[in-house]
Amino acid sequence: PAQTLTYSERAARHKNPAAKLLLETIERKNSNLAVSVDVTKREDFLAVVDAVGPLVCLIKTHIDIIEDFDYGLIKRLEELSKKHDFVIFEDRKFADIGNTVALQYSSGVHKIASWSHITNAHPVPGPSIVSGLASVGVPLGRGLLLLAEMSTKGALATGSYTEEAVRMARANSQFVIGFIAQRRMDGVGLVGGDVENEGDFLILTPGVGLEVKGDAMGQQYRTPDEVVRESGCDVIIVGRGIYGTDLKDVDAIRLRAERYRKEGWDAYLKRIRS
Ligand code: 5FU
Repeated sequence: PAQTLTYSERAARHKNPAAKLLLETIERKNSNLAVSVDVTKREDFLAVVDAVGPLVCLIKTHIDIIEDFDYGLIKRLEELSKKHDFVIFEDRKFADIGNTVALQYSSGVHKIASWSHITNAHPVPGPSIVSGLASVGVPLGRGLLLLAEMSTKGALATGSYTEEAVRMARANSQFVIGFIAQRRMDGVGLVGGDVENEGDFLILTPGVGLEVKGDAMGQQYRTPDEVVRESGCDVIIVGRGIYGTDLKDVDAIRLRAERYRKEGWDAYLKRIRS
């Protein structure tokens, strides 16, 4: 199972180009940290990305919250991605019929498929959401994550819903590279199947914080050690715990990013050595 292999062993075996790139980047940079840059001004966004870029394997975006967006911002983000060697994940959470999500993924002002290595979708519409997105993403070498679980209090993505999400992924494993989830999904929903031959699904996990247990809007945080060592997840996703409240203080942002990077990496080393 993926949990006991190193990131580089998994990179060598993976067939999806976006998953391979992410696993290689994690190994090269000794970082399983993703920073979620949830800020609304273009210059703040670029400053935070530039500050944390050297320390992360991946930058997660919500591109639709940027107030002064134009396509030039994407060019700048791609330059920073090359300069600092990180993967890009637009956290779009698609949730519509196949035809609509294919248009939302390829078109509009954001043209997500043209720049985001990885995106994600809610499994709620069923397998057609995967085929709709795959029609756009596969020719570009992109990867999709399914939201098998969420970090929020009272989330409905549990039990048989989570199991169906994993079955949808197994049926489309050339494009579905893993899950947004709080734990490993190996063997989940597998009936009479072979857990040993489970595909290599990456687990990217939001709801990570060292200082507080949650926010006033239902978010719940666990530590990098709980997420990576105890629950076997692959990438920690941290937003406010790193960019904080003072976006001008890039030195403090960088220091917090380094703290999370180290905690996430140490937890991984403990996991593979246990
Ligand atoms: F799918 C999910 C989820 O279950 N929880 C999340 O928090 C996604 N997220 C995203 O991760 C959310 O939209 C934010 O962009 C980010 C968490 O930010 P925070 O500031 O670390 O709470």
